[in-house]
Amino acid sequence: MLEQFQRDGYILVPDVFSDVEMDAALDAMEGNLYGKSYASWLDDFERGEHGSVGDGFTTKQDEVAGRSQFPVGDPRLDRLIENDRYLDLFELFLGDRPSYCNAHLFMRTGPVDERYPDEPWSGYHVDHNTNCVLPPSDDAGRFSYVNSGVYLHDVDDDGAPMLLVPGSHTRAAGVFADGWESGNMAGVSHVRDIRKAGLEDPIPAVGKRGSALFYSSYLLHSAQPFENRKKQRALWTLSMCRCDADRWTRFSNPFIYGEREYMLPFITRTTPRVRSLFGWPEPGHPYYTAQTLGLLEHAFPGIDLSPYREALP
Ligand SMILES: O=C(O)CCC(=O)C(=O)O
Ligand SMILES: [Fe+2]
Repeated sequence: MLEQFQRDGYILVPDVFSDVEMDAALDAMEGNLYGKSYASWLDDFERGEHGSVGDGFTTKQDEVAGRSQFPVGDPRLDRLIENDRYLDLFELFLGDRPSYCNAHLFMRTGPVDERYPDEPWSGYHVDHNTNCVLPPSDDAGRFSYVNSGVYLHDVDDDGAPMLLVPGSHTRAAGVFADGWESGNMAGVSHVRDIRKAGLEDPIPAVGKRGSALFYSSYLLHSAQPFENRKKQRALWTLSMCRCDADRWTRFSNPFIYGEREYMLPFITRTTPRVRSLFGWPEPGHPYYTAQTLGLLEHAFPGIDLSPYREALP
């Protein structure tokens, strides 16, 4: 499994959770997001009652009936983190003791879902920026973290499985560097046109109830529309990083979304010494290479990287 994870940047492991656990978790998740079962939400929807529904992905708490961010207060969901095999798999793929980054409910509701790109080639991105503001490095094993989605029900081809680009986790830094040069970036995490990146074709992450998908935070992937719009897709997600990277890789750090509009300009202008107070690796750290420094210039326009450049080996 480790070989497969390191080669492809993802792996879908079946039977990490039991059917009984998943059915209970799905009931709880529907309650938190719809305030009722999905079957009953769908009945209402088909009768023309279009209540707003959150995807749980953001922290916009007003869109959901219960809570979407971990811990949600319901043991049928919160207890999923206590599965030893699941935690062992994180540890295996991370190559270090895992450290918590973030976890939340992630729902896509077919009839109202809009969480997919306009063009099939346009939505490819890495999720790394959710927990870490440092751009991808060639050394995915050391500096990326691991995202996971637990499948609370079967996800078939018509149920909007995620599209994963095999092997892209070790190529993301290079694809981004080329992308900045050639105008193929759409923001710090998104490739404008994946066809120009010279990567393998994407694979839909179809899987059975009780499976856990693990994927590198450097893996390029995208969403697709539901072929069957009556379906929902309910994942319980958890992200964890290596213990030895958790000073600069966590959602709960100063780079948490609500603070970013203040932190990012501050981090851009301040000194390396002060950046390190907030977890940034210091000049001379192996994260810094000619390539990551090039990417940092795009991620933090105007930043003075000379102290990091001078400390390159
Ligand atoms: O919903 C999906 O299939 C992928 C979503 C995604 O990649 C994201 O929201 O970051
Ligand atoms: Fe994503």
